[in-house]
Amino acid sequence: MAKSVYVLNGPNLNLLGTREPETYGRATLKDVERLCRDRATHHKLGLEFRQSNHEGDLIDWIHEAGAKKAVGIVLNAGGYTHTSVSIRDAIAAVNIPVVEVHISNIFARDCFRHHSHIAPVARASLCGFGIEGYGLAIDGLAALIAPKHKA
Ligand code: CA2
Repeated sequence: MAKSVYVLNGPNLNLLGTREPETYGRATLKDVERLCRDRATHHKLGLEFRQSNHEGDLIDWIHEAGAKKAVGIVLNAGGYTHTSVSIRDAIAAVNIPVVEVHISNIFARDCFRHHSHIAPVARASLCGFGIEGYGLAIDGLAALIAPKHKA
């Protein structure tokens, strides 16, 4: 069976494409899922794509991805990025790489968005590329398991 990437989306991301297009663009979460599926298929990886408005669901899915030894997790934790010590603890507890993704450039926005509890325990963080950031994160995870180039 193909190894899988988990793409986890936090609160309010189900509303993508319906409001605040100047910040988040016009693509819907279904469009994000399609983009992720294309990238994962390109790398011959399976995809688990999920969204929840509940912190505990995100934590359970991080544990699940760890237990199933997924290739990694692409995580847009939404507002929990800036508040959740528990999501940070879940990431630190699993032994797989997590790439933090934000559609917007969180550092060009409100001060309270400048701090991420997730960044210090993430393998990498991407923000400001719009929904393309999800595809770039999957490319990055695929590169981690690809055979290394010889010098
Ligand atoms: O830029 C991102 O991807 C964020 O993670 C999005 C979160 C925000 O709290 C973070 O600071 C940055 C908010 C997600 C809300 O998504 C909506 C999308 C469309 C309409 C309303 C909300």
